[in-house]
Amino acid sequence: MSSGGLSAATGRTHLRVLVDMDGVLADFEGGFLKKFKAKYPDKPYITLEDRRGFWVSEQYGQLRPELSEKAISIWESKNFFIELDPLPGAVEAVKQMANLEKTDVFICTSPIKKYCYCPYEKYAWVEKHLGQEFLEQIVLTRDKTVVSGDLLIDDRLDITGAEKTPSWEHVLFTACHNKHQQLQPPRRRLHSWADDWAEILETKRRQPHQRL
Ligand code: DGP
Ligand code: MG
Repeated sequence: MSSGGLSAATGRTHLRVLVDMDGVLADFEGGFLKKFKAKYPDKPYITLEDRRGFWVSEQYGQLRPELSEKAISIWESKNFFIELDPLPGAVEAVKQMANLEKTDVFICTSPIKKYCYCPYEKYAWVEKHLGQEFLEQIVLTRDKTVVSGDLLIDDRLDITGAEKTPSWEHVLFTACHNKHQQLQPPRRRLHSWADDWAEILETKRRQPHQRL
């Protein structure tokens, strides 16, 4: 039936889905804003509605130069990453995805360079929300282009690195900072976990080279 199917294209029998963490599974933007307002109650802030661009510190720096390092201090603090709430539907969707036949799910996430809390807390977050068995599925990397997969679900618009032709198709997960960006066809979005993520996987399984 599927002469153009997954195994013909990759030599693999399983669809491999890489799922980003911050902004896709964990509510980085909401958690940041809550803690920024609590720590700096007298400073101006950027509502989620007004967020533009991936780099939070850049936009805060444009608002007022001294706010850039104040923003950075928030996610560099102990307990920032572990206390992030899951995004709506994320935990259920990833558990369902991992239970699909012939599907491997990996959590592919970039730690910040101040490494004293973030990598530990990312592991702890996964264990807490997804269960101990998911610890096997974590890929911590600052360069996602060198990780192979069929799909990468990620909220960052521009994902670049050492590999110029990554094996995955990047599906842009909609976030406050990217929702106004127009995507060039054939790039596609997952608007939220209420959106039809299963259909994105199935089209990829049937037509791995096709970018819909
Ligand atoms: P990922 O979701 O895997 O692409 O990871 C993105 C990381 O970058 C996440 O921990 C949040 C962090 N981040 C967001 N905005 C900024 C910023 O302005 N500066 C730095 N250094 N990190 C940021
Ligand atoms: Mg992200």
